[in-house]
Amino acid sequence: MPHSATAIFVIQKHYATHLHYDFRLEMDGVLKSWAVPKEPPMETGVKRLAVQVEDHELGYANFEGTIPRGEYGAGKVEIWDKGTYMLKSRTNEKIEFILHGTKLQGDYALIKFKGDKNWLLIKKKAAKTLQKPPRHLRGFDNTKTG
Ligand SMILES: [Mn+2]
Repeated sequence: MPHSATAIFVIQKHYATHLHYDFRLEMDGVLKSWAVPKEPPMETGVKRLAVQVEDHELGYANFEGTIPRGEYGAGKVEIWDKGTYMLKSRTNEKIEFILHGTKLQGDYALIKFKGDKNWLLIKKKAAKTLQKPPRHLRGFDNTKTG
């Protein structure tokens, strides 16, 4: 697979014993996956626990349906959001990315906070752009108007 700055993400709402959202990022040729017990954040500043779970195959990104009773993760799975993302930075403790989904859009980060599996999924404030006034409003010359 050619390396690309843009990869897919998917969030599958999973009506298992405990409802959760499986947040998956295409990374290293697989879907890196986190189980998020509450609805992923759409508002800036909201943090959600995200427990890393086993990688899934890329093809699983399209899965919707019902995992039969008796099987691991039994219950309905539906795609809650899907789109592409741009990776901004990645270390063992922090992954920063921009989501381009239907529900989730903008700057997000996953930050490890405890042990190997516990991360926080955070919607970050959009990077501030330096706002300059338009040229015709800059350098106003008082001497001309008195
Ligand atoms: Mn699940």
